[in-house]
Amino acid sequence: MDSTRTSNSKHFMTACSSFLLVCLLAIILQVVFFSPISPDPLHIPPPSFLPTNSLLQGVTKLGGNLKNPEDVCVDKEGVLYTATRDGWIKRLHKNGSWEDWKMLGGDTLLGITTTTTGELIVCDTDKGLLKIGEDGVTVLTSYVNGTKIRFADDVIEASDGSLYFSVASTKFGLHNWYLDVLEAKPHGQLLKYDPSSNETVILLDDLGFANGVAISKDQDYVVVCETWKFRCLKYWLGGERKGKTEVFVDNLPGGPDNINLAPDGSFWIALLELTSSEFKFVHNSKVAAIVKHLIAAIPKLIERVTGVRNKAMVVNVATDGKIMKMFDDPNGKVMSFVTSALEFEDHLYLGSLNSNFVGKLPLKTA
Ligand SMILES: [Ca+2]
Ligand SMILES: [Ca+2]
Repeated sequence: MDSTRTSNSKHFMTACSSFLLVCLLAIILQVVFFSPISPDPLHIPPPSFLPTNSLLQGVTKLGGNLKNPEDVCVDKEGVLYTATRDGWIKRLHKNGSWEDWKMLGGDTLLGITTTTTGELIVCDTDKGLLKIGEDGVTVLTSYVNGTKIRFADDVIEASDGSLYFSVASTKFGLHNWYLDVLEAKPHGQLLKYDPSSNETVILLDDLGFANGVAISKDQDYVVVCETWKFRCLKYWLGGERKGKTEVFVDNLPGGPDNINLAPDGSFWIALLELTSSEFKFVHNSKVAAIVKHLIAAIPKLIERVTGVRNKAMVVNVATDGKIMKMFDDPNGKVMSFVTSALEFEDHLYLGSLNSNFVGKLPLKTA
């Protein structure tokens, strides 16, 4: 009698386990089949040798009601501009007063730069490349080769008036940018807009999340950052290497976001903590592809895939690709998700996608 009962209960347990296994397999198949990503392995650079210094915790906070000021730039008069996530272009005058300058609307503004003729150029991930002057807003370009430009990320003007700008991803949009990191397939581009012909052309394709762009002091190359490749490239504009590409700096201790030329010809690069420590296995484990599909299916998990809100780091890189200085906030106590660093009059101005202010750090004492 007892042995029959035990045998029945074993059968019941086996049936339950099989049922649960079938359900689990069905869920995994469903998740993989309908997944928005088709993931590749992501190479993560070796741990950084740079000692932490917490210097970004010493910033002065400018503003206080700026919604995620991603990028900053300064015009010839020393007025500082930033584009905020609530659709404003705000500016800080030399006397310390902030002005809500232009309302562009939406939540899709990213990289900005000033022009020699006094306008502001703004990347709008929805509309393309915008020119903003006192008189109003002009859309410069929205298409390349007949395809809508969906994720313009950063822009710089060359001395001949050409605009070089990045498209982070041709597959994913601003609000699910981390899917591009999870997928780790290159969908980024470097584009050029020529104002005299009104033409936009693709210079580089297949970049790993093309982000910050800057031009060298001598105007002989453009640097474009590839965020999840942890590196930046040089694209030569002149000389015998014209049109060629080479690595400018790689194995960066974070994903490079915006980059700015410093007065001495070096570059300041803001680095993102792309893989939080607990989620490094997402990219490294043997079942990485399935884990990535699962994460892509559950938006709450996606937030935890990256550690961008846990840390801030900026580096100063010489023209030979050597890291000369590093400033960080290792636990994001004062600033995290720092996306840009701009040197102006012996100070660094820092934009962030997790702040309501622009950080200001004196360089002489740092
Ligand atoms: Ca910029
Ligand atoms: Ca950016």
